[in-house]
Amino acid sequence: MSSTKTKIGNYEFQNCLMNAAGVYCYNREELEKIINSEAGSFVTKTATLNIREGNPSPRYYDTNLGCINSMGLPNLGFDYYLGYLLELQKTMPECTFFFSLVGLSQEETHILLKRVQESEFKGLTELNLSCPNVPGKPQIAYDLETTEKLLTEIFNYFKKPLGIKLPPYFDMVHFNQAAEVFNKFPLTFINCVNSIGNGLVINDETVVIKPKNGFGGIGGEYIKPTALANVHAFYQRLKPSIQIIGTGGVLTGRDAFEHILCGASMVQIGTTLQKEGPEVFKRITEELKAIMEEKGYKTLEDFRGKLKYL
Ligand code: RRO
Repeated sequence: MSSTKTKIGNYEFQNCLMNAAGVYCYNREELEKIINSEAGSFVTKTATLNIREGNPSPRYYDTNLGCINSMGLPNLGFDYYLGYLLELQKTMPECTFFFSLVGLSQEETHILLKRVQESEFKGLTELNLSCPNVPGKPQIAYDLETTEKLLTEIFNYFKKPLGIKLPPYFDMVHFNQAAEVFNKFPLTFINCVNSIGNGLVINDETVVIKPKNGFGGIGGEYIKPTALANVHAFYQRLKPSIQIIGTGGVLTGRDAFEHILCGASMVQIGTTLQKEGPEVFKRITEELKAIMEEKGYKTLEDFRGKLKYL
């Protein structure tokens, strides 16, 4: 029987599939549905210091090939998610979860990460450097100078395992430059990719979401080739101690298999989870295991990163 167990840093997960930040993770009721599914872990909605309502609705729209969103970072605030994570640490000590966060300024990000550092939290922290939807705030990781300065300051005090959620890059030079920056730091993981920022979906003659006159992050089937390219480009360039979480365009077990082939150690599901609900983890796990068994692969290590070239 094939296994989809995996590890990130020193933490083991019974399944490599989990939700992507933003989907089924706004409150504890949603997160409990992920816990009670076949998923191997969960990540919380990216938290800011204070509660945020986010952008005006409609702010999410499904299309045949994926979705567009401009949620604008609605969340229940840092303390809500940390409180729930600390509670789970007591009731489910065998499980590890991911805490996604980012400040609305660099100062706020430092406040949040210092609080995580001082807390009892023992899980993995994911710093979101790629939200495309807060009006006036750029996607941080497209500015590598700012990113390097921010990470330099963070690792002066942050000693717990930390990963970063990245936007997709589209140029080989940018892969080189970004990897050179990330390799300077003791990151536990990077997560590729967030939605492709600032796409536009039109219905008849009108945009489909209200914020930013219809511009929003694109997810789903549209973005798989971009996601795979980012996972593999960083797999080729990063030091082996920085693991990769693959996110983007996972509709089937075959898609998850391709992410792992490109180098992913864990695979996150966003749009398909939003469309299908938490039962998606059982289906995609079974599909992934069926592919592994057909190929004679017993563990993810048997094929992780082993993409073949012509
Ligand atoms: O809340 C959002 O609008 C949002 C975030 Br923080 C993100 O990182 N990615 C995304 O597609 N939407």
